[in-house]
Amino acid sequence: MRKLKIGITCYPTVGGSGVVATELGKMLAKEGHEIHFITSSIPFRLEKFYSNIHFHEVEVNQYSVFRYPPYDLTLASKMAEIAKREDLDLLHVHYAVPHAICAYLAKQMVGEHLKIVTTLHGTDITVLGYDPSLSELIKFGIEQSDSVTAVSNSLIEQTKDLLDTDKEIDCVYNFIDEDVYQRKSTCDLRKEYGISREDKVIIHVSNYRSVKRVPDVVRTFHRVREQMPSKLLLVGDGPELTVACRLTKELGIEDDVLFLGKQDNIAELFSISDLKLLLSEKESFGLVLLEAMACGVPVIGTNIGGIPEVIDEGRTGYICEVGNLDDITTKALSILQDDELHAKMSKEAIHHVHRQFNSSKIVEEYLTVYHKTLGIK
Ligand code: GMT
Repeated sequence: MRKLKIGITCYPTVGGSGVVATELGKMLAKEGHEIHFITSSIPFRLEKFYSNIHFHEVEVNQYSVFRYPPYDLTLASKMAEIAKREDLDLLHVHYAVPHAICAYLAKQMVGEHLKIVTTLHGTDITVLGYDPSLSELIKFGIEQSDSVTAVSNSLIEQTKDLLDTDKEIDCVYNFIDEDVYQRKSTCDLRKEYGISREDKVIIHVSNYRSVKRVPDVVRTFHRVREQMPSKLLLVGDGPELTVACRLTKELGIEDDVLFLGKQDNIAELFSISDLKLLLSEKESFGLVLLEAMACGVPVIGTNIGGIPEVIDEGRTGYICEVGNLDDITTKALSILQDDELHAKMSKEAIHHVHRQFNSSKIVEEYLTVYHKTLGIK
C-alpha cells in the first residue's frame, strides 16, 4: 500500500486530543508514512527523534497594527506552504474550530487534490456548538472537510443534533500507547507519598475545568474515607483546583488529599491506585479512563457523552448518573471493600482496553478513512 504524506494539526499542549493526535502521528510514522506536525509548539509527547516525523512551527508575529495576533491565518498559510512544498496528500486536523477552517483556507490556496480529514474531540461541539455566534462556522468547517471522524458515537449524535448536519461522520475511538500505559512495579512510590498498606487509593486526573465536577470527586472521597482508610490523588492543574483545595479544608480531609499537580509519569500513579473517578457532566470520550484501565485500575464514570462507550458496566467499573453521590459512593465502596471483585475488574479492565481500543486496530481505522478520502482502493 502507498505510503502517505500527512500533515497533522492539533493543540500541542497537554490534553487528550493532543495526545491522541501525537500518538497517531508516531504510529503512522512507524508504519513508514511521512508525518508533518504543523502546530504552534512541538507536541509534548513527541519526545524522541523520528526520521520521518517533521515539525513545522506556526509562529505568530505580533505586528502593532494587529490588535489580535492572527494565529488562524498564520496557521492556514503555514499549512498551504508545507502542503505545497512537501506535496502532502492530506491534512488531518483535530478540532473543527479553528483547525478545519484553517485547513479549508489552505486547500483553497493549494488546490482540490489536498484532502482534509477532521477529527471532532468534543469541546468544539459540546461547548462551542451552543454558542450561536460560532455554530455556523463549526458546521461549515465540518461540511467542508472531505472526511470527518469523531471519538465516540455519542459525539456523532450530538454533532448532528446540535448543528443540524447530515454530513457522514465515522466513529474512530481513542487509543493509548500500550507500552506506556501498563501496570508498573512501584514499590517505593506509596511510601514516598505517605500512603500506608491499609489505605485504598482513589485517583482523579483532569484539567480541572468546571465540566469535570471535581467537587463531586472530593465529596465522594470524603464519604468513602468515613468507611475505610483512604487517600485521594488529585493529578493535573486548572481553574477549579482552588475550589477543590478549599473544599478539602472545609471537610477536614486535607491530610488525606494529595495535590500532585501536572505529572508526566501517570502510569506509575495509576499503578498505586485502586479506583479512578471521572464524574464529568460533559465528556465526549474520557481518555483518562482508558489510561487508568490499561494500568489495571477499575473506573467509575458518569452516564454522559462517550463514557458509557468506554466503560464496560459491571465488568471494568460502573456508570453512575451525574451528581448521584449516594450511588457513586456505594459503587466505589463495593469495589474497594471486595478484593476479589477488585482483582476481577482490574484484570478485565486491561483486557477491555487491549480488545476494544487496541492501538493497531484504531490506527488501521484511521488509515481506512485516509484511503477512502484519497480514493485509494
Ligand atoms: O477534556 C478536556 O477539556 C480536554 C479535551 C481535549 O482537547 O483534549 O478533551 C476532549 O478530547 C479528548 C480526546 O478525544 C476526550 O477524551 C475528552 O473526553 C474530550 N473532552 C470533553 O469532551 C469535555
